Amino acid sequence: MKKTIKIEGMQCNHCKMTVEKALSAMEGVTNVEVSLENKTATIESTKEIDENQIKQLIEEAGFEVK
Ligand SMILES: [Cu+2]
Repeated sequence: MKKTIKIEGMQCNHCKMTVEKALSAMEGVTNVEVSLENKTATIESTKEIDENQIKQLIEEAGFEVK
């Protein structure tokens, strides 16, 4: 499954890596691609990922899901 979300607040590669790391740690996630330019994260997974869980992880990392 593939899901793209909008993330506000990422400014550099470090932010990008923080988000990628947080999302990659979720169960079932096989690949995460974050784009600083587009302010998006594309999550590939073997099962449906709960949007609230994504939101919580992003917020814990210090960013905001739009
Ligand atoms: Cu940064």
